[in-house]
Amino acid sequence: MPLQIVRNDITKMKVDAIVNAANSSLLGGGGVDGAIHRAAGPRLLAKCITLGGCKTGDAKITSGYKLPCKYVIHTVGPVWHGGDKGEKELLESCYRRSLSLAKENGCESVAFPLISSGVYGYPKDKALKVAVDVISEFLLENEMTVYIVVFDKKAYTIGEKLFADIAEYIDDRYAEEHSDCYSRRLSDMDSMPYMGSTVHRAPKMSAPTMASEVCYDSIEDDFCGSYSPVDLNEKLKELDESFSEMLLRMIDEKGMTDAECYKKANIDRKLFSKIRSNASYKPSKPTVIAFAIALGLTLAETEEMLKKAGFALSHSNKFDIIVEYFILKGNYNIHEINEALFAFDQSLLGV
Ligand code: AR6
Repeated sequence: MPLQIVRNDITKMKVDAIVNAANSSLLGGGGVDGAIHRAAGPRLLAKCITLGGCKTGDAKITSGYKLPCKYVIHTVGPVWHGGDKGEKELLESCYRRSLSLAKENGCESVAFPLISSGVYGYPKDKALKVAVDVISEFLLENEMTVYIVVFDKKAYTIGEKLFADIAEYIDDRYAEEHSDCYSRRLSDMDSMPYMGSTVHRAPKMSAPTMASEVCYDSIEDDFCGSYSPVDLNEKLKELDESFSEMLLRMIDEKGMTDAECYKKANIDRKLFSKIRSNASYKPSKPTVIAFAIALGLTLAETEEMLKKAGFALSHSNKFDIIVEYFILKGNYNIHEINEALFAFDQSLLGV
């Protein structure tokens, strides 16, 4: 997956480069800067002293020393002064400069913390949006795996309004799904306080469900009493187009190039080539949905594509309801969907 949001300590990331949210002296500090210097050891500071500082919005690169990464890219984010002092442009520049340094140094994987969103006070939802926007734009032109590392779940939030909207949508769909036999269980369910609204705790995402439409009894009936090798060959000729064939057909129909499609789907090139070269490739459910989103499919078309791979959308599944929410809103931005899935502790699209 080219862009991933993960929860971790950035000093533990095994990537080519991690990015440090530094200050303009580059001589260390608190927050992620302090953690990186502690984990890298004193040779990092000794090197930083020779760099002559760094301007806000700019970035400089050093080795990773004792860290598991090869490089540390030090960037200086803006201090938040209310949003009308050029903070956004400076923060965008931090991500752009860091990504271009990573590219110049041949990095294939880079991990960013949410720059400026700690001591420098940039609101986390806005800081995340800047990160996602700049990184996803960069990934349209470049092959790299980029991680946004979110440290502190409590402090993390997508926009409050979006979160509340999705929470309400999930509640409504659950209520619908469970209103008969499950109503008592639902009312007994734990609820968790979340940014002022209350979200019912959903069952964890379950293993992929077989499409309920697949009815083995009727398949058997079809064959019963009439089996012969010739008939079977005839039957097999009637095989529907596979997921892979459907995907390639739809890419053509939408007038997209393969690269446009897999980039929009947040799928890496190698996985796409596997799917392209194997007509009977069995994708995971998040992969199918990622392509449905990239192709801008309607809910019915998404269901049809899922069925090709043996899956279905269900209202018993928080992941599915969130995906449905975005499709019905006509929002096909995979990164925004992933931010929301992340906020609700669900698997991300594109795996
Ligand atoms: N891994 C990942 N993210 C982390 C970690 C970690 N180990 N530690 C903190 N964060 P901050 P800034 C998150 O304050 O706002 C320093 O003193 C944290 O939750 O580190 O750019 C520098 O020297 C937050 O979301 O950086 C500067 O003076 C994000 O990293 C100043 O702070 C950034 O928080 C820079 O402030």
